[in-house]
Amino acid sequence: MHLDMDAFYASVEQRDNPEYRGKPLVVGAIPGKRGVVATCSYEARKYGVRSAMPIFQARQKCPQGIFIPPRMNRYKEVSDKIMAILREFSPQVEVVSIDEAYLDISDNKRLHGNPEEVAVAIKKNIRDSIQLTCSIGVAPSKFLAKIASDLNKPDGLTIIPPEEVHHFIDTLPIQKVPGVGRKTFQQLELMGIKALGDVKKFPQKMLLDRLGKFGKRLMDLSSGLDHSAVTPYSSHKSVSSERTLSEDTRDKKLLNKYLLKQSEEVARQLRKAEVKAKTIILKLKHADFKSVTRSKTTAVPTQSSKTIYKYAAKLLEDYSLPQKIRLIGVGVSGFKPASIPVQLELFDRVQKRNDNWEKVDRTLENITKKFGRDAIKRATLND
Ligand code: TTP
Ligand code: CA
Repeated sequence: MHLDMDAFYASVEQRDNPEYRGKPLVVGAIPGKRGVVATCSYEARKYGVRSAMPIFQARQKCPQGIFIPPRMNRYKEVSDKIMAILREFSPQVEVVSIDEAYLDISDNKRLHGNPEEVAVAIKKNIRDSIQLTCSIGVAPSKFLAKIASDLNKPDGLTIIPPEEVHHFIDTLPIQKVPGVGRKTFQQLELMGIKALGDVKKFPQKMLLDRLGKFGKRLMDLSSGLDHSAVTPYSSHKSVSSERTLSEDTRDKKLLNKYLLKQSEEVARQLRKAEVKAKTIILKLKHADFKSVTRSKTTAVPTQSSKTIYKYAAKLLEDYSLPQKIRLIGVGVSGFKPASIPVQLELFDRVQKRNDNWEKVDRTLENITKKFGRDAIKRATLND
């Protein structure tokens, strides 16, 4: 499923300010400065106003429009609420931008019904609790779901069932395919390609010669091939916590203290995103501002602060510290959904130890949530 909010910034403004409702509203004007349109209400789109258009041009097209500057914090706040609602429907939510996400709903039939019922329920939930409309596309692959969500905007719901995929592809105007910009479109048009299905008529070599890698992608898409999975957290390829020290230092004991705190913070973020990480990264900035990173891949994907800390501390131990350090940080990358089991027989012992520490983390977090930050602390750094 792909979900995209309708005229997002403008809709939030119309919701918050009843006087803007039903009117051509343009978000993006920065008082006294030149700028471009971030977005505009559907009422303004009737006049030809579009995202990325210079404001002066938007004013020419729509003199009666209301022009306001964006309030990013507000949109982010609303966005977070929307994404939280989506996570109630599926743990597999990939946030692509502030107003757009993919959901893997293949596993939640039991809980929320068939795909259409899930989509309807999500739309209702967002409308009831946030008073905004969205458009949803449901299809057997991400790229088709994305196209589908755009087909009946605003407040749209488009479902492409598996048996209709081939017909849909055969008739899909090629410019609707993500990645086909104006230039590529012109090139494809010259070749006589109007619909995505037309791509199948061309030999692979010709497509590769003319379009490079994208030619291969188009070929795959034209035969319905798109195996990309919904990957939570893909908009952030890494999670990290870092800190500039009040004083430059070479004191490894002190640095380790920071690493432990940061590992806990990183683990907390991983739990929140329901992912585990494979690679632990240590980041150091020297007194002369030169940065170095050191990284190590774990035996099993982890969410445990203890495991993250152990790796980070080892990386620090192995580092020669040629200068004093002014910033230290821990990061992780290489995410896997937390629900995917790892090969147990291979890593049984490591896995078990890691699992136990993850349990400790969750328990600590629950206690902290209930009784406050000072209720419980780790006794020592080292064990
Ligand atoms: P979009 O989803 O592209 O647009 P939209 O939500 O405003 O309208 P639609 O109903 O067609 O989906 O972008 C989401 C937000 O991102 C949009 O509200 C404002 C911002 N944005 C910009 O700041 N600049 C841009 O050029 C675009 C395209 C979007
Ligand atoms: Ca949108």
